[in-house]
Amino acid sequence: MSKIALITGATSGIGEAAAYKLAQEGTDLIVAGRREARLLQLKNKLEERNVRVLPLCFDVRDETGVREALHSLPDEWTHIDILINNAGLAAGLSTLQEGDSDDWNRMIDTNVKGLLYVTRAVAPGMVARKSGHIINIGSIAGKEVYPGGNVYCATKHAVDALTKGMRIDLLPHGINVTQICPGAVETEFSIVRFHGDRARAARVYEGFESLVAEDIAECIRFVLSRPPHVNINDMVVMPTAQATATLFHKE
Ligand code: NDP
Ligand code: 8X3
Repeated sequence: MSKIALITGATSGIGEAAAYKLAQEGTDLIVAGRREARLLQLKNKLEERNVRVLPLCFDVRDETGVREALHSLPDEWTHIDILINNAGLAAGLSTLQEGDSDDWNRMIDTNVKGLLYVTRAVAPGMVARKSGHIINIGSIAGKEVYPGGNVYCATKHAVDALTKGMRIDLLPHGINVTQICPGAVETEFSIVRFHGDRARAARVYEGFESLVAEDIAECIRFVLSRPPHVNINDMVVMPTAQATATLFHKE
């Protein structure tokens, strides 16, 4: 029987690339995000690869909405084997003293509370079946702190801590928990961070070869392809031209 993966943030970037990658592996997919039209488009494209696809439209910040969506899955979709907690964002890049509390709330509610709500809804099924794999998409921002990164970095440090906490709590139940921490990946991430300013977003990736979403999708495939007794705890993946969160070799 095919495995079932739930990918949050599948409408764009890393989540979308992961959906294509797992479809290649024959994994059935629950693809989640807020942009319904993109989910439906993705469903059509993925089904051409002969996997079953269930689009699920919800905002990870809405605790009730998350619970309702994930507790009312059709019977044939309830056995989620793989959860990829990928939905997330940065909003703004300013000093704390000049920060915008709307940006802070968006990041904390999405990156930390959203990840918790989704995991809380999915993990009990894995515990009952004594199997499953949770992959959290952290960041180099969860390992380091950089100027203007304050709250985004705090949320990704929280993902780092929650990954460790999940691994401890799920240990007796045979569930794998992995964190993947990318450096710069060119997706819609910086467009969102700079509130739609595409020119500013494009400048982030100028002068060096950034990662692309497919690179992280390939890491996800690798992590999932290990034998059952092997767990990759933590994977930090950077462009060759990036040494730390802020140090780039630009031509
Ligand atoms: P994108 O902006 O391309 O994708 C973000 C995804 O998250 C979208 O599918 C979006 O879907 C979803 N999302 C955002 N907010 C919500 C919400 N409230 N509810 C449900 N879904 C939501 O960025 P990336 O692919 O780059 O980002 C994916 C993850 O990777 C994030 O957690 C990010 O922090 C992390 N990351 C990114 C790096 C980068 O350089 N790009 C580096 C390190 C980590 P929709 O808008 O349809 O809801
Ligand atoms: C995204 C990478 O360095 O902009 O998490 O924080 S960074």
